[in-house]
Amino acid sequence: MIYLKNYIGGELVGPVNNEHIDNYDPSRGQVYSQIPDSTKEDVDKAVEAAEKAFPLWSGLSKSERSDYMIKIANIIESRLDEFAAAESLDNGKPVSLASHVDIPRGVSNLKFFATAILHYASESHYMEGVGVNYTLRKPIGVVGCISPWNLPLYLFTWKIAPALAAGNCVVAKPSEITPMTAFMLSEVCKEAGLPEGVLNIVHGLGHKVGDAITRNPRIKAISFTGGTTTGETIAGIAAPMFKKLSLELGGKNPNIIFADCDFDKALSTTMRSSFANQGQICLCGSRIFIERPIYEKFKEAFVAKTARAKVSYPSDPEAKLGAVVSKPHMEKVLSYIELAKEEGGTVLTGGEQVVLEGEYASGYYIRPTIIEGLDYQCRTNQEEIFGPVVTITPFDTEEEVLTMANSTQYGLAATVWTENLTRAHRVADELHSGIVWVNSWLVRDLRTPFGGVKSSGVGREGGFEALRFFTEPKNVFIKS
Ligand code: TXE
Repeated sequence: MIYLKNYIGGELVGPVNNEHIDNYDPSRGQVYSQIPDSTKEDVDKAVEAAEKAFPLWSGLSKSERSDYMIKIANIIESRLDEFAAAESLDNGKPVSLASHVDIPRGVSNLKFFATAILHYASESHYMEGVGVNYTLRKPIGVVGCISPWNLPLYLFTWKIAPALAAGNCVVAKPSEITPMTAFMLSEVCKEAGLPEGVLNIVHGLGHKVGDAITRNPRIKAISFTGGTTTGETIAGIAAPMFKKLSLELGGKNPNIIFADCDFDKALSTTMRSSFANQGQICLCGSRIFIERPIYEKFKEAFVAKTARAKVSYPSDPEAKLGAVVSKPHMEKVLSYIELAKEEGGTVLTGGEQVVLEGEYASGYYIRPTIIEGLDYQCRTNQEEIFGPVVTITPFDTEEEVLTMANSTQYGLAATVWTENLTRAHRVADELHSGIVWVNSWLVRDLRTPFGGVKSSGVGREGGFEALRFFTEPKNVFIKS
């Protein structure tokens, strides 16, 4: 049994209470490791270490901080296969996905912000004959980063990298459901000689460790990715403490396919935007709207392709879908399929748990599912399911599809398939979301603002948006 440790003050240490929590391998439905059941005491130790490290870390030059981050990125890159196997074992996703997406993106996050900080300038405002203003953008101090289980290392580093690059010290909490690569990151930080206390990783439950991070008055900013409900809880605590808040929450993203689309491209990309990572990406297009002239043709091709998608154990090179992340999450997703039937939907393919042979028989697998015939305002079409389940709905006019697309509490991402450029611009402008992909999905430029509106969150990550979040601007005026 592997026992993970916290990473506090540069050391790998057990929790003060020496209590641990089971960590499951979702592909087999079995416990395979133990993580610290840390408490406020462990968080307080981490904050202490971070505060002690802050003068040194923020006092380094940007290029010295950058060098540490590049070193960490290079070590992860040199151990890519090991990290990918660990990510897949922890999350249930296909190894191929972890090795092509999750881990390379974790490396890119570190390298991107290690270099972005070198180009991050601030402003000066000259007042003729009066004086000059200059803006200092200084690190905040100790910041908290809390991340979810769907893209563990990818989203963990997406927060930590800009925070460190900007000169902050970090108390970070990975999801208790997928802690492994965060633990491996601690080992890499030690190997890279990252000064003690600069990054502290505390494992444990959200309502204990996450809550303690949110409540600690010496943590001045919280960057969170996870469920909207949890985001509300965190905001309720942090706002009255006047902490800076970055919340990347849920999504229920529309995928709008016009009759003039490039049919084959729309079909193959829709397979990915529907079921990649078992549909456990906040950017997945789970509500598919198809213009009526091609509705039957697209439906037939999409159902056939989906029915052929192989659900298998994560190390199977042919696996298109692996296991979903946990038993409770599998049950939540299956319950939404039952709800869809109660609401009048027809399951065209999938709709049930998959039971594999042998050692994977107790794993958490769900067949990719397409449902039609639902009203756009029913719960299945309004609530985030976060699994391999999509609905398809025909539409006749642009006005009708925009009404349906914009009808949920969320506003994270949207996709639009059309060869008519004027319409692409017009529809993109009308969609209530923070991100729109036209004739594509999940094309990511790390310089761009990333985040959503309405219940999908507050603030933006990415590029200089993230560096602005993790710094405090100070304007200094000098009289001439
Ligand atoms: O999120 P949680 P989970 C959505 C998706 C999913 C739902 C729950 O719908 O079904 O969120 O997913 C910590 N104070 N997304 O379980 O519970 C928790 O320990 C402070 C969308 O991942 O919000 C974990 O580290 N922290 C999302 C992190 O918050 C708390 C991606 C996320 O956990 C806490 C994943 C508390 N009271 C899920 N309670 C996206 N936008 O990508 C929990 N945590």
